[in-house]
Amino acid sequence: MRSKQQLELLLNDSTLGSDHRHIAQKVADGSRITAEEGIFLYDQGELAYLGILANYIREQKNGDRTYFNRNFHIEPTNLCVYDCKFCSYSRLIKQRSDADAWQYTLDDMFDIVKKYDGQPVTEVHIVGGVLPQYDLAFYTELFQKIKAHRPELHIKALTPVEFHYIFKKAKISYEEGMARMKAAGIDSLPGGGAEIFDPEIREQIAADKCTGEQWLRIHEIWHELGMRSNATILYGHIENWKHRVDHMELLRQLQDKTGGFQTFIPLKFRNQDNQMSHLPETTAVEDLRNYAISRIYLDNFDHVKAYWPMIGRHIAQMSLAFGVDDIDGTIDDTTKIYSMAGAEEQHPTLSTRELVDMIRRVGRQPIERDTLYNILEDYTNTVFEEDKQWRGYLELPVVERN
Ligand code: V47
Ligand code: SF4
Repeated sequence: MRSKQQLELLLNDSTLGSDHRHIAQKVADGSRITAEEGIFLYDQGELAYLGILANYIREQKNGDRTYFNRNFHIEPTNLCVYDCKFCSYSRLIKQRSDADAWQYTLDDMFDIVKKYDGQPVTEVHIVGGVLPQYDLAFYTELFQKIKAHRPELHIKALTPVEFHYIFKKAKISYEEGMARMKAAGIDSLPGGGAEIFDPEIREQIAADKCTGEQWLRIHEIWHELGMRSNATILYGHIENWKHRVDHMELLRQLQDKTGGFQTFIPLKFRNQDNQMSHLPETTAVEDLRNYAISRIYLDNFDHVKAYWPMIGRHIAQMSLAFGVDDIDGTIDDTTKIYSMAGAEEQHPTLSTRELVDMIRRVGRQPIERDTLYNILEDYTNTVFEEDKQWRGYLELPVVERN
């Protein structure tokens, strides 16, 4: 594998400083870096150096495999009782007449699910604003209805932000609440609501909603029920390197305990139409460095995901050389929370063919997975109907690396 040779070259580079060499050796040995070393990487790790380390780990864990799934999103509402400063939803509750506001009923949401009948989607991702009417009874009925209608559709839904609010209102414990959510039909939890765990930063950007500790506890209880979940970080706003590393450290510790996390998803703060619009966004170089350090730090996570509707297709392609092995799903519905926050892809739609093409063009292996990373199809050598005439005509080779 190319990444191994690159790491060996790096280790033999006499110009490499001793701290850099020490960390590179740890990566080669498969040993864990410390929090101080994580901060050092943010401070002094150049993109190329980080890329070699992260790509080595990526290829050790996942080879060239690059995962995606076929999913669709339902965002129940863009109204919310909370007021997170980074969120383009949060102001809307004060302006209910806003023409952009929506609030789906249970039937509306069920109709969206039915729209996908007969289509080869494997997952529905449900997350949105928090409102009192979306309570325990509401979501229990929704999940039960979806399961009764289409049992094999994986429901990835809600975050500790909703759970904390719903369970408090229903006066039940996290333990009881999560057991009820499992019984109602949730199959896994998405990674949202984590933001930054540090209490001071959290207070400034996401006051009132569940704390970092509560977020971690709810995932822990979920894992104890034998279930899987994802984790995110919202980076690139008012946090510093230490806050990012502390956040990953807490995730790494919980993962050591439960092993229930599947994927880490760094979410780049987007600055349009929210209360933090005055902050500049991170650069592409910073985004790639952040993916790489996440891959190096979270040695007990199998996967790192780049959410392409958020960072754009080109950075998503590049991220595959900086530790990322997953680019989420084919989405044919606008994921509004991001387009409202200024994501490059205003209407993020990619067909399976386009997604496969995107992955193959950077020399990786496109693998369709289900939510739990079971392999459904390897598209490495697939020729799509639409491409047949061109392949024969141009004798296009399948891209090979090296
Ligand atoms: O928690 C909100 C983020 C998250 C902005 O688990 C913003 O597979 C950037 O967690 N700029 C929700 N980010 C989405 C999420 C997610 C997405 C895709 C896949 C998965 C998964 C999970 O969106 C929120 C918040 O951190 N967010 N506003 C913004 N302006
Ligand atoms: Fe509400 Fe979530 Fe937006 Fe915060 S990030 S205001 S909890 S929708």
